[in-house]
Amino acid sequence: MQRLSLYIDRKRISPYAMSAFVALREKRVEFQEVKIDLDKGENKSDTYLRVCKSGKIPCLTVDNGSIFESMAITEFLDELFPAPEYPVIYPKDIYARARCRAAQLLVKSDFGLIRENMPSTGIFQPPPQQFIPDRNTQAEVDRLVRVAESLIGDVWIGSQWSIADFDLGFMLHRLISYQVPIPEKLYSYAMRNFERESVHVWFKLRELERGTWDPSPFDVP
Ligand SMILES: N[C@@H](CCC(=O)N[C@@H](CS)C(=O)NCC(=O)O)C(=O)O
Repeated sequence: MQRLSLYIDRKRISPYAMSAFVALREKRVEFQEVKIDLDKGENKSDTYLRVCKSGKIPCLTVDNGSIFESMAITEFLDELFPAPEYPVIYPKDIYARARCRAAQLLVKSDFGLIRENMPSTGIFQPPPQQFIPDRNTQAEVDRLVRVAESLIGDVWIGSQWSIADFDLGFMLHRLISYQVPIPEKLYSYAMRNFERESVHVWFKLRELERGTWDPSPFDVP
């Protein structure tokens, strides 16, 4: 078995790091976590840049090699730990797989106004105020809703859960956390994703580690 280390943000608010973490947990493989303090710019240190040339988290090291970009990591994990020995995290069916890739590519690179106005911090600690979208942000919300409704089948994007469901669900959770209305079907879908044990573990670890962080306004309960 390979020696795996996942580099994540110390405060566990990165959806990209969380996606790689969830993928590893769903595969039920052993891995070590290495926390990078983004507030202190540790991702720009020579030590980290030696490991991860992109200078971002997440980064996965496997024995002596390293892989950056969350989607490259999750696709790699599905190939390194294939079915039937390991649970799948992408559908086998190529049409469903293409829909998963479309979902991941969109939520990781698009919807910039949603990400800017409804940061992921709001998912881990509910924001004090509702966000009322301006015209341009509302246009993105409408596009996200349209895309999500077209990608999701009865329960998931494919016939079973995939890591793309987590990524799409996370993006929808931004809207839920900031009280931006979305259709009931998408609300239930987003909630269903966060019921997974792999997701719970991330929240649980975050809660346990909170006490070790330097105080900041965001961390005040
Ligand atoms: N496209 C990348 C995005 C990763 C990313 O932007 N990570 C952020 C944390 S959410 C980061 O490392 N920021 C530090 C920086 O840009 O200096 C992926 O999917 O892995």
